[in-house]
Amino acid sequence: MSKLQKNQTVLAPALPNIPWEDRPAGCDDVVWRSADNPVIPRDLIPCANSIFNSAVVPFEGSFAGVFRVDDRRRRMRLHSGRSKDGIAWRISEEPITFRCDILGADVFEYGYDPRVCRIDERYYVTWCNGYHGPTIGVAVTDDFETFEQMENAFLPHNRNGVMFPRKIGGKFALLSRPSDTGHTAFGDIFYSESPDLCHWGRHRFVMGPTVGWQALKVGAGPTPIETTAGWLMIYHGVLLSCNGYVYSAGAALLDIERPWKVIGRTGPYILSPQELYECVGDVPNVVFPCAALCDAPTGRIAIYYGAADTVTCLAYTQVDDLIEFIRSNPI
Ligand code: BMA
Repeated sequence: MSKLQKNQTVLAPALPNIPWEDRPAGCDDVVWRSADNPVIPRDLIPCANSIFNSAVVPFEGSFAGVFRVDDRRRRMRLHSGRSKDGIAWRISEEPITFRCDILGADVFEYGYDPRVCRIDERYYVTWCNGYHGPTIGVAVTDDFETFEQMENAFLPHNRNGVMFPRKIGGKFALLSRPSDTGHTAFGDIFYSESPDLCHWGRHRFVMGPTVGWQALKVGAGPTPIETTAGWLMIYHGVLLSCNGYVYSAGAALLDIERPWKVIGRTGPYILSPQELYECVGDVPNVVFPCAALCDAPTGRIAIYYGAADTVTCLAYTQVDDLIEFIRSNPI
């Protein structure tokens, strides 16, 4: 964090090479889509039925990521990938084979909805891990080639495990969303901490569903971004319509030292399924953000989201505009 500059909202290093497109003329939305969406098509690699709900991070001057690839047998797998510009991706044709020396934890039934978080020079992957039902898998990598699986963070059933990018109060910190075995019809976000990435506790309620687009359940999305206004958390919210679930995205600010305290949260969504590639696919009407890259000096944010459980897309926002939107559009 030595490269931080004064007078910037985001407390993170500069990332001038993240994907970016200016807000289109005539667009008043706080979040706008890439003109190149979907940036990752469903069939980028031969085995893929779909590539979506995936996470990317800056890595060695370019970008790396962990991708949800549902294959043509419809097995849910995780694949690693690299990109020079964060837009054109080279995704490994073989799924990640996790190494694990922990007796009893060396189980990989299935994996989906990965997040990647850099903490102290290492890259932690959290995902929905099949272990007698869905729970939160945790792994660490230094090179996006070798991945070491650690203990599951929780008992089943839990999903949407999202780590914070630094320790808080000297502890690793994680958001999660307790669930059931299937297409969970409820869901609150909780905060937990750990001294060693093995034992998790001090669970705190962060927030639950409310009205409208986030009336049924909510779950954390990308790694939270540290700002002078609080942790910026982009999350998904679900509405149950007569035609099934509709997944949209919102944003909230959480207290820096006590992130279970919600400072503010958007009443309106910031992104909802409206484009054809978000409304039509294997699961219609889904936008599902899993990663965000931020260039602190300019405040530019590039959000990666899965669309219709089929493809991966990009959207953009500016941090000060998004914080102002949260403040001026409360529930
Ligand atoms: C959730 C997860 C996501 C998916 C969403 C919509 O429960 O399984 O992977 O994008 O449902 O189908």
